[in-house]
Order: sequence, then structure tokens, then C-alpha cells
Amino acid sequence: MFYDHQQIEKKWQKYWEDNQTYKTSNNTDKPKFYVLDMFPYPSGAGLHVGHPLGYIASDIYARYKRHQGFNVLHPVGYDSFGLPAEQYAIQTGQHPAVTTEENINRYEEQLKKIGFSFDWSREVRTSDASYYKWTQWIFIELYHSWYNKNTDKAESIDTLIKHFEEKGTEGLNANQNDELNFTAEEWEKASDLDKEDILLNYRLAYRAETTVNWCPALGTVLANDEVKDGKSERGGFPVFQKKMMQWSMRISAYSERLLQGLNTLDWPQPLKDAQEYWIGKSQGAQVQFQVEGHDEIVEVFTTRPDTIFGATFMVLAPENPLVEAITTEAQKMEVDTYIEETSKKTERDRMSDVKNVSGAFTGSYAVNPFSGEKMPIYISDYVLMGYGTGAVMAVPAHDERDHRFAKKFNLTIKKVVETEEDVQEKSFDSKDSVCVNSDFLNGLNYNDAKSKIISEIENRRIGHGTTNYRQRDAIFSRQRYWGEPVPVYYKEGMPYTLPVSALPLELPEVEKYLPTEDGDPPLGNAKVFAWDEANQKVVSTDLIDDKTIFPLELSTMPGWAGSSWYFLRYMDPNDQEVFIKKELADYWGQVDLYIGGSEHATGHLLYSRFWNMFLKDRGYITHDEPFQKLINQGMILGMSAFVYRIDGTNQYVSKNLAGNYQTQKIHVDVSLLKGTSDELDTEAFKTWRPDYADAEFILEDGKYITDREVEKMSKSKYNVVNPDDICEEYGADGLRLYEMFLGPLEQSKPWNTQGLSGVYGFLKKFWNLYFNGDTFEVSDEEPTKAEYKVLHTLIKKVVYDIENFSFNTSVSSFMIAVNELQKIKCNKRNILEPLAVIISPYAPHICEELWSLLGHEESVEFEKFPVLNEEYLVEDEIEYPVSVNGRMKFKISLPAQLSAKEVEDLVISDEKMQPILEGKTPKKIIVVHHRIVNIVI
Ligand code: ANZ
Repeated sequence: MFYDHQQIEKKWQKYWEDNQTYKTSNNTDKPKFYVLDMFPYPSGAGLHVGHPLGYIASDIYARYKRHQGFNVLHPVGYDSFGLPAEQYAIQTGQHPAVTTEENINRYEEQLKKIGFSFDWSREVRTSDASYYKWTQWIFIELYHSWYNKNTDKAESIDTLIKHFEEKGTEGLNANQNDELNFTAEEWEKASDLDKEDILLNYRLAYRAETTVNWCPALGTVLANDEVKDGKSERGGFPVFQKKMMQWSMRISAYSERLLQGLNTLDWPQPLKDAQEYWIGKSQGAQVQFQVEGHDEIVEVFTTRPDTIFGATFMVLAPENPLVEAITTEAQKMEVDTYIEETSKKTERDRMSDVKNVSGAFTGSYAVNPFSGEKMPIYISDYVLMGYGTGAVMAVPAHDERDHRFAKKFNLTIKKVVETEEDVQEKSFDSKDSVCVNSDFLNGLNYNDAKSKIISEIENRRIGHGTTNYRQRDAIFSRQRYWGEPVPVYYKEGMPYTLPVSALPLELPEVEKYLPTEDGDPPLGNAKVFAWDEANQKVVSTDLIDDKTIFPLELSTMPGWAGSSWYFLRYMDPNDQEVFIKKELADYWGQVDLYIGGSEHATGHLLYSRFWNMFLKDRGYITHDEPFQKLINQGMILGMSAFVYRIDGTNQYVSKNLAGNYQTQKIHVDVSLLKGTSDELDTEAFKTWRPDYADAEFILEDGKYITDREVEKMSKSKYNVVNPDDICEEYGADGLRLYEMFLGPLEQSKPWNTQGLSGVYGFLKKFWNLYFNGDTFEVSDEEPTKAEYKVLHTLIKKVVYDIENFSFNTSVSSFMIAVNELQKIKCNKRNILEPLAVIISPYAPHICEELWSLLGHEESVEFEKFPVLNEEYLVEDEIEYPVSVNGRMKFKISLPAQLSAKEVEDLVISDEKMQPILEGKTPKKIIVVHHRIVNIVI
């Protein structure tokens, strides 16, 4: 019978929805399995075929786990705050909530067409007040927590206050902004405002003045990973360095745990490496250098204290506050000019521009405490203020940048370590170097020299051994509209959190989505956005009197706030009382499989690990690590199409003739090609854009052939393929199988529509196994051994493949199995029933239909996955060809378990052998196990 994919798919999608087939219960009798996709940002462009790749893989896995008896959590939601909706609002006045809703509806429609087994009832949207209420709650929890290094976890701020009350700062080991020292009495006497100020120094969510990447065009601060080459990643606008009061999150308190945790995770190595690099642990020393003729001390951080005898000058970051104090009158002009110049550069530029060293002399000198030599003090922008101490001891013989600097400014270069590779190397653990040119360290290797010099530095009380992390605290405010309001109001300049009972603090309506005339963020335009402390509610901004009515925070949270905990909310999405019930957090535990793009390596995946660790510390959840296994799916690339326009004309020349002309290569939309060929539909091209209406064509063999090239799939390259079109023509099952068939999940691969018909052909063949002409027909006869063998070979392969996330190879084995069954004309129920179950995770619609035709009333989804019986794979009879003097004479079937000697004896004594031997004894008999018998006579 005709395989009508459209009718079948519609029918089953409706069935699943009506019957809530994929709704997950919190039934804790079954073992759980949590399969998660990185949730999408619903962009206006909709999905292209690259987006579902990871979702298809995770869906197959989720379905497979259901067949194995697991209670599978496989949810979906939307990361729905974000810049594009807001930019659109600025341009059109359309409220971002409206655009977002439209986009979500479109996504939902597209996703539903692909037949994912999502539990839609658990859908979350980060921009819904019912969701961000809890994002705000987590913020408040962070605000009221500090990091106790003694217990190595976050604790309630109350334990810190208690410590202050009892001992002041004595014995305190906290992660903090500034090192403070006071006694219990001093704490006692401090005013409430001063106490708040002190606490702000320790809170995990805190406010501080920071240098930020300010993007005026987007009107917001960007995170380091949102800036590429001094431009915003989104939009490519210039980014400047600016000092601003900002909310920050103390992720640096978790650096070591974030690093160590990686060892427990089953993640791709490049991803772990990226996080390790980002966290950037360096072990070394902090050392003080006295400035000659000044009280000032320059403190440096170095990973190579063993090279201190070779430190011949010092370099400070231009922003280092010491610069002003130590710059001499004579050098002031030069130093000021230099500072002015470098302030325009972003930190990224400063780090990446290693070739052009620049700097200025302060006029002051320090003294090397070990060599006793005088060291001129320079400033240069290769030293960053935000890392270490913002100052370095320069060792030009062993550090590349110091070397360039010394060459440029003609400074002393003194070698103190033997082995040249050192010049390049700055890492702390790979040394086979030996110290030279200093009596104190002479002959010592790297490790011994390092420990010896650090003890000496500590003995002399001029420094100490230390560990530094490159990772900084994460800036948490955005001067934008479309984000979560920060639940904070200001009284006497000090922030106070809103009571939890007042949450959610809803995003107010504004007339304009741009900053105010005073330069306040867009929330400054809101008419009703002030906090009435007495009545605990949001009131009109006009009423602010700073006595009982106070201003609310005007910046919003960054994009990563909502996405740092959504995987937890899915466990208990509709709870109004708590962000997640503890018993559900316990039951669902970690995400067992997380699939998503590699672009989130250092953003989302660090922030969510951080929040998860924090929530664990505070006793709300049970695991330190949120995502046990993670896979990065590769990208699906587009096959762009190009036409060649003859320069200065509106004439277009077909690909193979283009070499004869001066041409320009122009992208054309792939939808303008004829069918799945490379031929351009010239009429469609003419109507594509007004410029092309009068286009003329130079054809080859009567056709216009476009040039094709593989590129990233993107709207701007006109190479986007819409999954809706594929579903229409080949079915969702065709799309699902084809995306998997394209190649290994982790690899990038080009989309090639031509291959789809092969997969579609397979589906038709599979369908036809269950039909005799137009009638559905399966036989209840017991299958033959050969039929069972095909089935069990498939089970073995598919189980292995799914468990190893090798989805492409299972698709090939489906094809092989169906071909073989077709060849042997198998229509036995005992083969075709399990076959439908095995293929169902990949092609659920067709399998549901066949399953119901087989007489089942329930969905195939919860059917037990067929179990391998190895016995069917054992070969019991082997048919040996017998070759005599190199010629095949006859074939003989023998039991497979026979030894070579037994085979030999049976062959020789076989009656077909007698006329060949003619009474002679064979000179040689070779039995190739299970293959062939060779006889020489
Ligand atoms: C002397 C030295 C000798 C260094 C040598 C390196 C090689 P990582 O591994 O990234 O932690 N440094 C310290 N603070 C800096 C800052 N704020 N801006 C720029 N560079 C800074 O690198 C630490 C090394 O980078 C430190 O060790 C310091 O140079 C430099 F053969 O000190 B080293």
C-alpha cells in the first residue's frame, strides 16, 4: 500500500498530543533518566535544518531509554529574553513580549512537526514572570550568601555576621573584594549603613566599580566572550572600556571547584580544555619590590619566581594606581600621553597585539631584592590591571613579551635559566630547565628552584607563594530592557533586596526601549517602578521620596541568568511555593545526557555549573555538577549556490562558461534551483529581486548551472533549508533518519537534499514489508533461523550504536536489515513486530502506524526494546568450498563447531572426494577455519 507519510504523521502527532503520550510523571518507582537539549532562543528566522540535529539525536536516545523501562525526562523550553527581540522593539516599537510570543509559536509549530517526544507540559520560558520570579529568588539567595574558604562552600550571610560579632575578621577565610581588618567591637559599633557596606564586600552577588566592555551602539555592557576582536559578537559594533558600577557574581570563589569538577564529567575533551584554559589556574608567587626613594612598593605576581635573578626591569599596567605616585615630573607628559592612548584599546586588543610593544618610562626605579640591581619601572598595556597584581617583574631573557619590550627600550637582558624553550613557555608545570648565573639557585631544576626561592621570599617577608586564576567575577547587569529586573531597591545609596513575598518583580511597561536622556537604562522610562517599603509594593516613580518610597534598580539581568538553572525548573516546572521541591531535585538528580552546541563552552556551561554548585551548597539540590554527559553536535553546513554576473552588466553566465569573462560571484537563494539539481530556475530568479527582473543568461546546454559551495547555514548566505519543506515532502521520519544518516553526530557536515530520496526509499521498503500489495499482511508462522539472524544482528548493532551515540551507523544497519528481509520475503510477525520497535526511536510515526496495524492499542513508545539472543548469531552449519589443486570441486556443509582435523577427515572420507583422489593420498590439506578447504594431490 502507498506509504502516505503526511496522513500518518498528522494522525500520530495528534494522537500523542491528545493522549499526552510523552508527559512525564514524577513516579519515583521507575529509575529515572534525564535527556536535555540546550533550549533555543526563539529567533525571528525560525528553525533551519541545522537546528534539529541535536534534538533528533537526544530524542532517539530518550525514546530508546523509555523502551528500556526508564522514566525519561525530556523537556523543552525557550531562552526567551535577549537582544534581537529588543533591537526589533527599538526599531519598530513592537513590544518584545509580542515578538517573542510570535517567534515561540512558530518554533513550537516547527518542532511539533518533527515529532519530538518532548513533555510539552513542562515547557518553561525564561521571560515568563512565573519563571523569572525564581531567577530573582536565586539572585536574592546569592546576595545573602558569602563564600567560606574554610568550609569550602557558600553559606548564609548570617554565619558571616555571627563571625563578625564574635571575632571581627580574625580567623575569617573568605572570598572577598578587599582585605578588611576589624575587631568584634568595631563591628558592634559600626552604623547599620557601614555594616551593609562591609557585607557587600563578601556577598556572592555584589556591586562594585568595574572596567567593562561598553558597547554604545547596543547600549549595554558585554561579557568578554561576547566581544570578538574589539567588536560586539552580535552586530559587530565597536566596544570600549569604561568604568561603571555594576552587579557582579562571585564565580571566582568557585574557580578551583569548577576546575576539579571537570574530572568527574563525561564531556568532550576540547570542551574541558576550554574551561580549564578559561579558569586559568597559575601557581607562583606574589613578590614585593621597594621603589627607590619612595614609600611605595610594587607587588608583582609571577609564575616564574625561579627567574627573579634575571628580572631587570618592572612593568606596571597603565591603570595601576601606583603610576601617578611614582612618575617623575620629567616623565609625566610622556606617561600621561601613553595612558590616554591605551585607554582606547579593549583588553582583548591589548592581549592579542603581541607584536607591537609600546610603553613609557615612569622615571622611577625599584631594586631587585635578590640580584640587588636597579630596575627601571615602565608602564605598558601588555600588563593588565585585572590580572594578578597589575604589575610584573620583567625577565626579558625568558619571557617573550618582556624580551620584545627590552629590545625596544634597550634594557638589560640577563639569562638565568638554561633551555631555550623557556622563552616561549609560561606555564608552571612543564619545566626541565636548570638555573644558571645565580649562586643561590645555580644548578637547581625548575621545581626545586621554585620551592627554594618561594621559601626565601617568605623568609624575608617580601611575598608568598600563591595561586591565581584568570577567571574573573562575572558582570551581572545589563543596561537593557528585555531581561529580568534585579529585585533590589536603593536606600541611602545602599542596595536592599525585595522580600521574596513580593516576587516576581515584573518588568514594567515603558514607552521607549532606549536609555533615558540622563543616560539611565530603559527601565528609567517606566512610570510605575518604585518601591514602597511600608506597603511592600511597586508604585509610581513620581512618589519617590527616599523616605518610604525608593528607586528600584534600573539594570536588568544578563542573558545567562535564566539559562543557568532552567534544567532544574523542568523537574518541577509549575511549583508556586519553591523553585523546585527537594524530593524532585533528589529524584531527577543530574542531567544524564546534555546535547548542544560547542559555542556555549565557556559561557553557559560555566555559569550553570556555578549556580548549580551554589544551590547545592545552600542545600537546595543534591549534586555539585548539573550535566554528567555532554555531547556537542556538529554543525550542518549549507550548500550555497552562486551565479556569475558579467562585470558592469545584468548578464549572468553559467558556471562552466564563467572562466571566459570578468565576473562577480553572487549568492542566490537555494530555493531558486530546480528540484534537487544545480540548475537555476531563471524565471524564478528574475522575480526574486527587482534588480534581476531584466537579467539575461548565457546558458550551457540550454541550462543555467549554478556554482555550489559548502558554507555555514545562514539566512545571509541564502542557503537555508527549512525543515517544514522537508517534512512536507519526505516526512518527519525522513528528515529524522536523514539528519542522522548524514554522518557522525559530533562532526560538521554539509546538507545535501539529493540524499533524502534514498532515505525515503528505505522508508517505503520498510513499510512494504508489512504489506502484500494493498493489504496489510503478516504471518504468524514461526520465523526461520535466517530470519531470526537478520533480526538479532540488527538488535546487536543498534543497541551498541545507540549506547555509543553512533546514530548514523544504525541507520545503515536498518537499511541492510530491511533489504535482507525483503530479499527473503519475510513477513513474519515475530520479526516484523520487534523491527517496528527497534526503528521507532528514529522514525516514530511510521512505526506507530505499523504497530497499530499489527493490532496493538497502545503506543509503541513503552514497548520493551527487543533483547538480543546471541544463539541466533551462532553459525551452526558452514558450507565449505573444497578446492583441489586450485580448482573448486564441490561444496560440503559441516557443523560449525568442528576442529580443523575433524573437517579434514570428513572431507577426505566424503564420497564426492573418492573419484577425485583416485586412491592417492593428498600431499597437503589446508583448512581455513569456516572458509575453505584446499587440497593438493
Ligand atoms: C616573570 C616571568 C618570567 C613570567 C618568565 C613569565 C615567564 P599566567 O601563566 O597567565 O598566570 N603577568 C603577571 N601578571 C600579569 C598581568 N597583570 N598582565 C600581564 N602579564 C602578567 O602568567 C603569569 C605570568 O604572566 C607572570 O609570570 C608574569 O610574568 C605575567 F620567564 O613573571 B612572569
